[in-house]
Amino acid sequence: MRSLFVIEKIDFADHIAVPYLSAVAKRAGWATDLCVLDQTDLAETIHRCRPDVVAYSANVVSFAALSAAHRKARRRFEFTSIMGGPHPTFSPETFAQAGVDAYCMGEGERAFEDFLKRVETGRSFDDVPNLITGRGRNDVRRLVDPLDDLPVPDRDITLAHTFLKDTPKKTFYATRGCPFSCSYCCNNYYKKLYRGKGRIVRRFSVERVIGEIESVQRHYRMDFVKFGDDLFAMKADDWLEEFTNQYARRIGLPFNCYLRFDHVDSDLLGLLKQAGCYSVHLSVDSTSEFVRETVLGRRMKKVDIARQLRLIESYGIHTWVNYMLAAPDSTLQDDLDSIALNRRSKVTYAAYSTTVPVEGTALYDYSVARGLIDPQTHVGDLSGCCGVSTLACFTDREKRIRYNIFLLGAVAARLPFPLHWLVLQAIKYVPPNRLFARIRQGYYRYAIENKIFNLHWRRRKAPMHSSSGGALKLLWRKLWTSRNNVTVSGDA
Ligand code: B12
Ligand code: SF4
Repeated sequence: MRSLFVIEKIDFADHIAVPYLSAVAKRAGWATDLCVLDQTDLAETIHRCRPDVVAYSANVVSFAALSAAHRKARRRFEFTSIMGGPHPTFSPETFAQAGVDAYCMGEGERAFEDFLKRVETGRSFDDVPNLITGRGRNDVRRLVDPLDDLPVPDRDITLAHTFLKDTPKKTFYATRGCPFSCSYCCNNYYKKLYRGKGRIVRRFSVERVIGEIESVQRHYRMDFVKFGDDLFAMKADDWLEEFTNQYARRIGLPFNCYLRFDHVDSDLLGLLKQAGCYSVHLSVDSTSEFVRETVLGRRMKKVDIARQLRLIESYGIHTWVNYMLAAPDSTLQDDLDSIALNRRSKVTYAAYSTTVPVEGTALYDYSVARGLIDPQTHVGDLSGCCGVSTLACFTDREKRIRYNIFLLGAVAARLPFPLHWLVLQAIKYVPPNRLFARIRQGYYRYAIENKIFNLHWRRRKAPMHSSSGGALKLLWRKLWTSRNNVTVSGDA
């Protein structure tokens, strides 16, 4: 039996759900293939692979393209179809629109395994937990715990035949879930969906994570590691101590991860730095305490953000700091103040996005209740995060200036006087234009490649931990990379 996975595109981060599901399918004796829609025609791939099951992984952005391709392919071929991912999870009411035989909500590995078994044996899958079918919606099953019960993800399915094979950065996950409930984030919905169904926050064992990284390192180019977890670590506990020791000894590559300001201290930073932490992602969201704490639900009141930023900087760790512009109840000055905060605290890269309340989140309900969005016309498509605010509470001038902060805020904070002052004037008085957009793109690329992910590290530096094993590793990798004639792509 054969399962074909379909995603819209391969992004700069590996689409990790597919390797997990592929591993599950292989364990059940199925063969697996991948079709990336923006590179290959689905009908052509189906014609070539003759899959029994076509399995789509969709988020809010890729949903339309995936369901359109599915409907087209379905007119020509016979197969059983299933769609899972964030979109079916957060918007289960869109099942009929997708046109598939089954929709999977939440964690998919066990549901997919059951589904494949039913297809293989010709039995109905209408009652499989997590699935929605034409016969109705089943409850979600308990969360996988311990995580090590999951098979090791089949990274080859997304790495071997795509441009990711040669990219210097590879992404890994050490955990699942986040204990917090910011009002705009999927996690508050997730907690409701999984209430009473097990621990939300779970970690893989240290051996499992390190083993997975080593296995990718053996087969693919890898100069930099990104941990894509919602929240990589909250304190310097036993797990982190063991992990950082093992990582430094066995992997020895610079890495990046996500932290929270209210869970950063010297013990944590010391361990991370010792293991090779190069940069961290953190979120301020809004400089207004009220907006941050109450509207956006990022509760970390007692923390002095500027002080924490200086502490991180003192460890030589670069910072990527997220802001949500034009959040409900925020003032223009709140957003302008972010530039001063970045400058004062020497933020390496300030990542701005425009607030888009997404259906299913507390922020969406808050925005509807205050008349900031009209549920009939509001498109909660998060690609709007890179656009002008659509919230009703701001004037056109305020929206324009905020969009300029999105375009120029990061660069403004890094410039010396008088250039800094000049860019601030441009933000306030010049309408957004293509030059600003180009400046943003150029600076973003520079910062991400050099300051946040250090994608040119391999070319410049000797390994951090030079033991004879490390030197041999490096020599081997050099031979390997020259044989494969790899180039540094525009990977971010
Ligand atoms: C890493 C990440 C990214 C990475 C990689 C995305 C990728 N291709 O995988 C990058 C940075 C590229 C990215 C980009 C974006 N992301 Co993103 N991202 C995440 C993040 C933090 C983790 C995703 C992840 O890998 N989780 C681990 C895996 C194992 O979980 P999973 O993907 O959910 O898969 C499980 C189930 O969903 C299910 N499943 C998944 N697919 C399938 C398929 C089948 C057949 C079955 C049965 C089950 C199944 O089983 C899987 C295993 O349990 C999530 C937040 C989160 N905590 O989930 C946001 C999240 C997925 N992203 C989101 C968004 C909105 C975006 C962007 C639109 C942001 C933007 N403004 O540009 C873009 C879209 C890019 C694009 N073109 O598609 C939203 C999606 C909301 C929605 N309703 O769809 C999330 C949920 C964050 C949020 N807002 O709360 N993202
Ligand atoms: S800390 Fe991050 S991942 Fe956790 S709820 Fe808030 S936004 Fe979501």
